Amino acid sequence: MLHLQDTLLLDNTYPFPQDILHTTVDGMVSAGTSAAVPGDVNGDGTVDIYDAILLSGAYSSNPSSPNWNPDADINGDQSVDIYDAIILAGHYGEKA
Ligand SMILES: [Ca+2]
Ligand SMILES: [Ca+2]
Repeated sequence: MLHLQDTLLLDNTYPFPQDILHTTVDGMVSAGTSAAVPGDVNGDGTVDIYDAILLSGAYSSNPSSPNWNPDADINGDQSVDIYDAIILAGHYGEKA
């Protein structure tokens, strides 16, 4: 898992690359289990009923809940709620 706290972007200007001003938004990246398609909770490359089942099992949870599933927190706001369900529904049937 990678927490982004600060990033440095440089352009390719030779011989003195210039810093590209940008804003870093702290988020989390999970290598290997990251969903290529938003809503692919189980990471199998397809957004389908199994992802909806996982999301519903974690519904209305937060990181301190016993049923918390970080993969079901699609928008990464530390809560599994209707907004995550909306994202899943919007990508339903999509494949990576
Ligand atoms: Ca899936
Ligand atoms: Ca969420």
